[in-house]
Amino acid sequence: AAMAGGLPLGAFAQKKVVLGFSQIGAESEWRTANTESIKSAAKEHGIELKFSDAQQKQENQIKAIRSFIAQRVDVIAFSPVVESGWETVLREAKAAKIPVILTDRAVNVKDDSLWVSFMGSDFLEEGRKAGRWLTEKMKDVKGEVHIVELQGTVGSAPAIDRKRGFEEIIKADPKFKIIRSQTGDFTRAKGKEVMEAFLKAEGKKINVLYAHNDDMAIGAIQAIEEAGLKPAKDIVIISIDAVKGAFEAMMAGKLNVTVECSPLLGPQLMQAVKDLKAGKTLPKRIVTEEGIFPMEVAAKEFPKRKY
Ligand code: GYE
Repeated sequence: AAMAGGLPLGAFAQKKVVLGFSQIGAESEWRTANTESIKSAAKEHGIELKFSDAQQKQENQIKAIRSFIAQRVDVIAFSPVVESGWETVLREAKAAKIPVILTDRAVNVKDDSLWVSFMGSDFLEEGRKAGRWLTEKMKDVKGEVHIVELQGTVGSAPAIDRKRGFEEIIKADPKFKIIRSQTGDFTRAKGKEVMEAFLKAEGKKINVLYAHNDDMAIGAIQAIEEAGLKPAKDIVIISIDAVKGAFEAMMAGKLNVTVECSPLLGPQLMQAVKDLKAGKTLPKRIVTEEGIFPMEVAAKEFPKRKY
């Protein structure tokens, strides 16, 4: 083979593409599956991944992005924990001519030339799906329907949009009333804790729990059982993500429905990185396709679930 300085020429020609990825944390089953998808897809595509876990703190994500800029990675991708506060660091990336891809969550910046593409779910639509399922399920109920809501991380795109989409649908019928709404930060522990407080304050008045993710719903199910009530019977429970834990809860008859939100973004992210390196322009928005799974289909769907 052709050699240069004792190394095969290919060693020079095939310099690996370097991707810096700033992950939010490991707050949920969804996030764990998302991290796994990104790491394994990078390996498969031969992309060198610099992975950084921000432990759910924006300041850590900003630090990670700055360090990727200093290391002159080829592409930066990140899943922004909250929507606001990204202008400065994104301008720094742009000045360094490093393209930025948003995965999973969106940012709220005026200048949208600060990022090249956003790939992930339509959270507004997920909220609407949850709302449509509920209004259909309870269409014959005559009295008021008292809903408690467990919100995701304050200021995050999925918390904002899942709330808005759900409200947009249920407001069509004034019998649906959200009587309590608080953040559980997308974790089981917080979901349980906040549900305990809801139950203490409202007790048997609660008819429905809408949780912005499965982990919070699973935490809340524990709280409901400990309060001597039957989850999915005394309180109808709706959540989002469709992780395996949710299917297990549905098969045990403790969760009524989960709206799908796919964390398997790794392969399309790596494809996008390669496309960028090949000089292609990426679509500004790449939307993930997803469905909804009521408990009646849980046992049949479970073996097909990949996360
Ligand atoms: O629903 C939740 C996770 O951003 C879509 O973050 C993601 C959300 C997901 O912690 O479980």
